Amino acid sequence: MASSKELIQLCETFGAHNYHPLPVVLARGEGIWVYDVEGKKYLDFLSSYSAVNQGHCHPRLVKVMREQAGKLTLTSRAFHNDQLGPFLKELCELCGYEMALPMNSGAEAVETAIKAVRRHGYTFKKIPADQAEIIVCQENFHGRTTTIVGFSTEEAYRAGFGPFTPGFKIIPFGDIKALEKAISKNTAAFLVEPIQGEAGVVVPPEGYLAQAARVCKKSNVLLVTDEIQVGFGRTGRMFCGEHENVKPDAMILGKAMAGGFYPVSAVVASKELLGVFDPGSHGSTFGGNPLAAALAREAMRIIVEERLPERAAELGHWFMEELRGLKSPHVAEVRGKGLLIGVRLKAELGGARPFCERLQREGLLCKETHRDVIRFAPPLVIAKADLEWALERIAKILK
Ligand code: IF1
Repeated sequence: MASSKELIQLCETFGAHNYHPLPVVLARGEGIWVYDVEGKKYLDFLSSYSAVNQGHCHPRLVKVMREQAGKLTLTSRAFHNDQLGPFLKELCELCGYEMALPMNSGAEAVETAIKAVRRHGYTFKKIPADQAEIIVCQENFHGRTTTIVGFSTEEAYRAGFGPFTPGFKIIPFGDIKALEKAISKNTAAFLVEPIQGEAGVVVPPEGYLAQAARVCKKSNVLLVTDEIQVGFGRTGRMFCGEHENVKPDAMILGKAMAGGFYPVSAVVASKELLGVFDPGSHGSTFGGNPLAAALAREAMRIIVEERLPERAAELGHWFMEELRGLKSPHVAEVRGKGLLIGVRLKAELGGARPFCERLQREGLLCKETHRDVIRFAPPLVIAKADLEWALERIAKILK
């Protein structure tokens, strides 16, 4: 078998250079553990950006994938399939919404939500044609399509990719006054992450989402939350908005919805909002396919039955306190919710990347975000003893 070095070289030679991964080549995963091609074992402390909350290769998902793969994988939406209806019903029941629209990647679901709120604004609010505005936040991350990077404030995501889609207003995250000021008669929606993941695990001031919901309601503006990274238990609740008892007009879901086995995303909302789509107005070859639907059904059951949100709440709270208790001279701030934790290093250290490389040598896989932040996001099936194991290694690096 080829070595890590040879396999990395193949990517360097034949792959576009749109990533700078840690130099580790993984070949196997089981629960919280992953193994590289040389057989070295690592604790996965990233969970593929929260897509494997259920842990790697969960046996129940392996079983469903095998069984469904042998039955039926793709029908397109030209025909019905026997998994889609039950999937949509179970998803709506879990989220507390009336309707769902299935897609594949998170970015596609964000695009779906953008289309839905625009059409809703033209239909119900009588916004003049092509004048709908959507308010978004500075340092947002919602995906990589040209429309989505068009309203990003991160130069690296945008440079050289214009011209961009108009119709987006950008305000500071966590600032209610700015939201109130930005709303006009043409505002269709406010699109926001309950916690900004890519921005470095930025938790807004307490009460922000609840206040935003009130402002939106008062002004007849739809509140759309991007729960792609924070949803399905990651922050200690099934959905992050629940921390403030907020029920947005629509939620955008992805990542952990199918436990890392398959890209499955969706928008969930009211009949009024998703009812704006009629045949021909939106779709996807793979969205809602029977393999995706069967996997998502089982992946969602696992989250509920294994009490993953409750585990994230308990363990996350404890772990964050332990991290703060290290009193590391290198750490400026420890922040987050549940098992989505950002450790911001002091700026003069010159970035978190070398710390992640050191953690890799200790057997812990993490990824830096926003230069100075190390993100800790282990699979939610992790046990306290394994977090203690991780903590020892983190302490060693941060001391
Ligand atoms: C990459 C980040 C995380 C997301 C939110 C939508 C999407 C994402 C809140 C789009 C995706 C991924 C994308 C992936 C890395 C990862 C990421 F660092 F880029 F920002 F998690 F923090 N909304 N996030 O977090 O979903 O289309 O990718 O399925 O782009 O390298 P997608």
